Amino acid sequence: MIRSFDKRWRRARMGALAIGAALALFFCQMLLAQADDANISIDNFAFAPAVLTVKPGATVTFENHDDIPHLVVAVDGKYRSKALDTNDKFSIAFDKPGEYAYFCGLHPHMKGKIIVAP
Ligand SMILES: [Cu+2]
Repeated sequence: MIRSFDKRWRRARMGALAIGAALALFFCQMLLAQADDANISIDNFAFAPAVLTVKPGATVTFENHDDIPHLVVAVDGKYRSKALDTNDKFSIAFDKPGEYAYFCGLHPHMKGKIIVAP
């Protein structure tokens, strides 16, 4: 009787430990994802946020929510997306700290900046 209770108690404790470990892993991954990656939404002929700060190694994903195409073009010429239709995405990774200005190749008044800082 006592023995089987012991066994059940041990099993319950192992289960709780496993759930705890899984939760810890999940939250660590969430934190890592937050530190590394960011999104820029294109809405109503504007990049939002217009100025975005990320850490080195971050991947920035643009997503066009307008129903006309936009293009993401780096001022320094380092990257240029294809024409992004509605809900199309474009991602770039930023490894080196610095300020990276960009604009829309179809509507040059649409401007934004990505700041990469440790
Ligand atoms: Cu545009």
